[in-house]
Amino acid sequence: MVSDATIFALASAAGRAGVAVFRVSGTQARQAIIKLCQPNDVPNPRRASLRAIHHPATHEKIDQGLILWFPAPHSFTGEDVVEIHAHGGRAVTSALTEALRDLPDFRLAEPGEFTRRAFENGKLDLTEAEAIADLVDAETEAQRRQALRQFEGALGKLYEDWRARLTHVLAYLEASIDFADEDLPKDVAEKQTDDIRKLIEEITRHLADGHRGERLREGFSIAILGPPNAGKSSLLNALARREAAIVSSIAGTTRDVIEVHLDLNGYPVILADTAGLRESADSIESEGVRRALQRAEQADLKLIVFDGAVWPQRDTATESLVDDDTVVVVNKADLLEARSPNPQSPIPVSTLTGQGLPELLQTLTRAIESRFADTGAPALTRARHRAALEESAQHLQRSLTATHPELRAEDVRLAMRSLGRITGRVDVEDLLDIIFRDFCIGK
Ligand SMILES: Nc1nc2c(ncn2[C@@H]2O[C@H](COP(=O)(O)OP(=O)(O)O)[C@@H](O)[C@H]2O)c(=O)[nH]1
Ligand SMILES: [Mg+2]
Repeated sequence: MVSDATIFALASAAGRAGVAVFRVSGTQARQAIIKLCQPNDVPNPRRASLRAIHHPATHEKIDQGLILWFPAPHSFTGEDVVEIHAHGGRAVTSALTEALRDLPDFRLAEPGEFTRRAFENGKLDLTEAEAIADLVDAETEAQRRQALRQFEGALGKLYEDWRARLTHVLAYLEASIDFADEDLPKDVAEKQTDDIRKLIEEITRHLADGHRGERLREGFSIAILGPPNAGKSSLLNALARREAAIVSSIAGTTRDVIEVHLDLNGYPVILADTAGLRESADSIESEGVRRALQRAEQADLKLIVFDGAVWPQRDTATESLVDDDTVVVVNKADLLEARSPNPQSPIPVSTLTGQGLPELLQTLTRAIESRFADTGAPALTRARHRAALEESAQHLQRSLTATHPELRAEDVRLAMRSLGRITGRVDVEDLLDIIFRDFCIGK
C-alpha cells in the first residue's frame, strides 16, 4: 500500500554542499536509525546526536552525521520522522540513498509527499501547504514575507473564519426549517440576511485587490515598448545590469520577447524587451510586433521608450499605447541636451551615460510599491483561491434571492463548501452542535 510506505528523500538541494539533510517519514522511520546507525539506540526526541552511518547489508561505513528523531505526532508530517544530517558530497548522498532504499517498506518520496502527509494528518491546511512551496520559491523579500504570513495561517484563518460564520447562518436556517413551529427568535431571518450581505461584502473586497498577492508570487510584469532603435534593448540591459538582449543600430534586431527577472526593492519584476513597433514586410519581424503588442496588453506596467535622436517627434503607434499604467522615457538624452531643454514629464534617460536611470528606477519602484501597498489584510495569493471565493460569493448572492428557506440553506451550504475547498476542510457536519448550543429548542 502506497500510503503505508515509509518515505525518504534528500531534503536539501542536490549537489556538492557542506551538509546534506535526509528526511524519513512513516511507521518504519525509526528503522533508519536502528539499521544504519552506530550506536543504534534511538536518541532522545528532537535532540541532535552524532552517529556513524553504515550500509544496512554490507555494514560498510558511509559517513558520520547528526541524527534527529521526531516521534509521531510531534513531527512535520505527523508521522514518525528521522532526519539524517550527513556530509553533502555526491558519493555520500548516493550511498545513503542506496542504504535507505534497501530497508524494507522504504521508498523514495514523491514531490510534495511530506507536505501532503502533513496535510492529511491535519498538521497544515492547504493554504499553509501552498505557502511552504511559496517560501521555497521566494526570491525576493516581499515574496518571502507574503509566503511566511500565509504559512503562519493568515489566509487559512481568514477563510476558516468566514466558513465558521456561514456555519452559524446555516445552523439558524436549518433550525427555522426543522423547527418551523417552535419559538425561534423573531429577528433570526433578518440577521441571516445581514450576515450573508456582510460576508459577500468582505469577500468582494478581498477579491478586489488588483491581484496584489498573485502578482507578488508570479512577479510584476513590465513591458518595454517603443519604436525601433529607441534603445529598448539597451535599457533592458542597463536595468538588468547585464547583456541579456542584443543591441544594434540595425532596426528590427529584437524580434522575440526577451525576459529578465529583477528585484526592485524586494519586489519581483519580470522585465520584457520587445520588438520595435513598426510595419514590416519581414514576417518574423511582424510576428515580433504582434507579440510586443500582446505583451503591452498583458503587462502590469508599460515602460515606453521614445527615441531622443528624433525627439520631440513621437512615433504614433507607440504613443497610442500610453495610458495610466505607463511610465514614459525619452532615451538618448545625451543627444537631447545639445538640441533642446530636457522634457520634464517623459523621464530623460541615456543608457549610454547612465543619466536618468536612478530616477527611472525610483519611478518604477514607486509605481510597483503603490500597487503592492500593504493594506494590512492578508492578500489572496492563488487563482485557485480566487475561483473558489468567486464561486462562494455567487452562491451567497443567489441565497439572498432564494424563495424557500430550503433553497437558501442549500446555497449557503454550497458557499461553505467552496470556502472549505480553499483550506481543504469540507465537512459541514458540526451543525447540530451549534443549533443546540445557540438556542434551546423544545426545551
Ligand atoms: N547616443 C545614444 N545611443 C544609444 C543610447 N541607447 C542606445 N543607443 C544606440 O541606439 C541603437 C539602438 O539600440 P537598441 O537598444 O538596439 O534599440 P532597440 O531597437 O530599441 O532595442 C544602438 O546603436 C545603441 O547603441 C543612448 O542612450 N544614447
Ligand atoms: Mg531591441
